[in-house]
Amino acid sequence: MNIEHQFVKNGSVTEENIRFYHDYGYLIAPGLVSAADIAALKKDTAKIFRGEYGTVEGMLPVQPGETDEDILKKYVAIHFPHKLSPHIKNFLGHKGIVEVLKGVVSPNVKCMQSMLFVKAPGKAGQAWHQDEFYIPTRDCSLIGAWIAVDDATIENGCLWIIPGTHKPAYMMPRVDYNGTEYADVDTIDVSSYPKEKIIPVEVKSGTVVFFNGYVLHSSLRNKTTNNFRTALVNHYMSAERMLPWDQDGKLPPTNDLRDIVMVAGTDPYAYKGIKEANKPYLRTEVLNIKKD
Ligand SMILES: O=C(O)CCC(=O)C(=O)O
Repeated sequence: MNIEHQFVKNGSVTEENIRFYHDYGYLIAPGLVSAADIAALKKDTAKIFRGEYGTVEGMLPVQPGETDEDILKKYVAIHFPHKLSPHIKNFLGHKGIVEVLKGVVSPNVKCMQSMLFVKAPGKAGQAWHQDEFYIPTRDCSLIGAWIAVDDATIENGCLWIIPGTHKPAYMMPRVDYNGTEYADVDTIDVSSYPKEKIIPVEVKSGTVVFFNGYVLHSSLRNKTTNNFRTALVNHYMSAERMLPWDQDGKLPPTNDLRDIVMVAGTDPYAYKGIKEANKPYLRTEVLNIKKD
């Protein structure tokens, strides 16, 4: 049987929504973010890439007369934009998003990273992967809240997902990738899944797509000539678990990275304090992250 998307209606997460999330590993909340908030995020995106919050290595100087579009066309994404923009930092705790997280994750939730995808026309997509490969939480609570700032379509590189693939909860083997669709040098071979189980998640601006850290997902190249596919993705997990995340070797090994933002409930590890460790960085055109 094919899966029909299930929606969170009017921002209130139901028992049925929670069951769907646990069964299929994702959930869609249309209109969870207001048009005013989306407009503010869009403005902030331009401000970030104009370097108005401070420059980040690799950012190109703004030339006289350059429009926001001219500038944004040069970029794929920035990691940890909440370290630059107070507006995005505030947004990590968006009330509607937090309500869903409390329903599907835990009453106690922390945020560990944000990523702001511009995905300008022509930019490559992300190969099949599980977020848990990059962010080790190991308790299946890892969740991405993928906020569509622009409408996301197959043409401009929306998310694709294979519902239910989070269930075995193990890290799937990765194979080399030499094609042109994705920015990555490896991928997960999904050829054994029936085509109808691999589904696009086309959504309108203001929609939030929640997906589990073990569920297989990807996105294709933005094949339009003038449509951006802007999305803010925040990653959260249950505050009860520690976070042994060294950022692919960028940070010293740790049992519990304490560069977090609590968004709901209480933090059992509050006695450790919060330690700034991550710095914002630009996503490169080719992503070469390989590990065992
Ligand atoms: O937005 C995309 O194109 C990919 C996002 C993604 O793979 C993720 O957030 O893990």
